Amino acid sequence: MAIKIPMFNDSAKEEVKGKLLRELVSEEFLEMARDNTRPWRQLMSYYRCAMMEVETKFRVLNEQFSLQYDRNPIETIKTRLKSMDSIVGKMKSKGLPLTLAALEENIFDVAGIRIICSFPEDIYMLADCLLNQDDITLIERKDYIQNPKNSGYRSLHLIVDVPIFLENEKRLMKVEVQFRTIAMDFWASLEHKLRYKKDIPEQIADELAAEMYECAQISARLDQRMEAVRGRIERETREKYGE
Ligand code: 0O2
Repeated sequence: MAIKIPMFNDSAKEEVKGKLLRELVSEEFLEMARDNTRPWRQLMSYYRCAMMEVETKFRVLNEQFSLQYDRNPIETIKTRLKSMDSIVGKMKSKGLPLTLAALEENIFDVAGIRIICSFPEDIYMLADCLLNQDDITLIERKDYIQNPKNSGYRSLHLIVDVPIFLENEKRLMKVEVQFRTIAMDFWASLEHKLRYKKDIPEQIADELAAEMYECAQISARLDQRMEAVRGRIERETREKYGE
């Protein structure tokens, strides 16, 4: 005799799922799950606050430059909090125990902020402005503009400690700041896609990596030439108007 499988529409399916969940998962279990995720959510919220602090510092600098010099050194600001999956992946790859203490002590790019400028010299000027602020402590500096990675990747990375002020305490949080020009960011976004595409045959991936390396050289030259043009425009203007 054939067994008949009952067909459910979507709302009936949801109802059955809800009933099963209520049977299987007690209130106590849900409370325990909530309590255990609270420290994680709290730490992530501290990182979000730290990111907001640093973002505000750059917005203030941009505002000041636009008033004082009539130009905006920052084109775009992007912020991102590392996902739980990628935090866990990074901790595992570093052989760290999966604890919040190990996370805070060893993973410095949970809170990330990317500052996109038009010109390389603005990158160094903004990095100095940030580091000169008395509540910012430099933890690590990697200058991939002066020393590009083998892939061709260029960017200036800073890890800084920034204080966040909570109800009853001050907490120092780490934030990674990546400074790029528009050209560096354009290159890195495309190369990132290539890096995470695992289904491209090896030989083609190698060819594309070589092509991207060449593009990185072209983009570095473009940055230099555009900066030189801006320099000339500014000199000409100063000479003409004595500014
Ligand atoms: P996501 O999603 O961007 O956060 P560390 O963090 O110091 O333990 P590492 O690799 O030495 O590890 O740090 P590094 O070199 O300072 O680079 C970290 C980040 O820089 C990467 O983050 C990328 O955002 C970027 N980056 C570094 N090298 C390259 C590169 O060759 N190509 C591109 N497109 N980006 C690069 P994540 O964690 O990879 O990812």
